[in-house]
Amino acid sequence: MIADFQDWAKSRQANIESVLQTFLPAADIAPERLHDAMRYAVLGGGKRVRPLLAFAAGELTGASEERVGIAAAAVELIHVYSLVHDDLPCMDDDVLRRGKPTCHIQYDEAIALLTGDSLQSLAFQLLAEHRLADDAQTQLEMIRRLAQAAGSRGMAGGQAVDLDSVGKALSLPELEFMHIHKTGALIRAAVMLGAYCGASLGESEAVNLDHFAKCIGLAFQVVDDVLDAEATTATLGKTAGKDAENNKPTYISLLGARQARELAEGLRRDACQSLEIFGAKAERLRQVTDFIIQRNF
Ligand code: GRG
Repeated sequence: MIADFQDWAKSRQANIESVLQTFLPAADIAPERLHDAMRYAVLGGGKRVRPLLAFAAGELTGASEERVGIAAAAVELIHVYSLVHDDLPCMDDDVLRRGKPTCHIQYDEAIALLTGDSLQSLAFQLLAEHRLADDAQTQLEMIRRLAQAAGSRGMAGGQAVDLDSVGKALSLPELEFMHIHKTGALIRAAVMLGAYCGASLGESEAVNLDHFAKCIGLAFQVVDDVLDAEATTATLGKTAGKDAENNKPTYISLLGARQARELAEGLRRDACQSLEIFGAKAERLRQVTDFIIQRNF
C-alpha cells in the first residue's frame, strides 16, 4: 500500500538531508570558511522537489533508497549551486533565499562564487565515486545526463537566455525554450537519474518517463511564475514579485494568472498520461506531480 504522501515526503527529505550532511565537507576542515558556506547554502532548507522526484522515479524501477539518495544528492547540489550563483549581484542580485540571507550576503561574493563551483564539482564526485547503477554504462549515462542538464544546453544556457530576456517581449515558444532549459532540464535529469538506479527500462518506458519529466519540469516553472506574482516573500522564503520588478517575461506577463494555471494543469495531465504505461508503480510520481502543481511555496 502507498503510505500517506506527507509521511513519505518527510522521510525522503530527512534521508536527503542526512546524505548531504554526510558528503558535504565538515566546517572545521580547511578551508573552513568555504566549507561552512557550502553547508550553509545546502543544509536545512528548500522543498527538495528534485530529490523527491528522484526517489519516486526510483520506486518505479525498484531502486535501493541508498543508491537514489546519492544520485538525488548530486542533483540537489547542482540545484543549490545554481541558486547561490543566481543570487549574486551579477545575476538576480537577491538578499533572501530559503528564508535566510543569500550566500554572498552571509559570507561574501568570492566565497559564494567558490561555493557554487565546489557544489557542482562535489555533485560529479558523488556520481563517480559510488556504485549507483547495475552496469557501468548506465552509471556513465547518469553522469552524462547531469552534465548536459547543468551546462550550456541545459540550465546554464537557460540562465543565459533569461539574463538576455530582461525587458524584452518573448513569444510563448521562446519563453518555453528558456524555461525548459533553465529549470526543466535539471528536473528532467532528477527523474531519469532516480530511475537509472534501479532495473533498466524498456525503450518505450524510457521515452514515456522522459516525456513525463519534461512536462513536469516546465509545469514546475509555470507554477513558480504564478507564485512569484501571487505569493508573499514570507511564504516563499525568497523575494516575491521579482519578475515584474525586473521586467522579466513570464507566463504571467504573457498569459495572465488564469491561463498560466490552465497551462500548468494541461502539463500535469500530459505528464500523467505518460505514466499510464507504468500502472500502480508510478503512483508516487503522480503524488509528487500533484504536489508540484498544487504547492503554494
Ligand atoms: C546560475 C547557472 C546558473 C543557473 C541559475 C535555476 C536557476 C538558473 C536559477 C534559480 C532562480 C530561480 C528562481 C529559478 C526559477 C525556478 C527555480 C529553480 C526556483 C527555485 O527552485 P525551488 O522552488 O527552490 O525548488 P528550493 O529552495 O525549494 O530548493
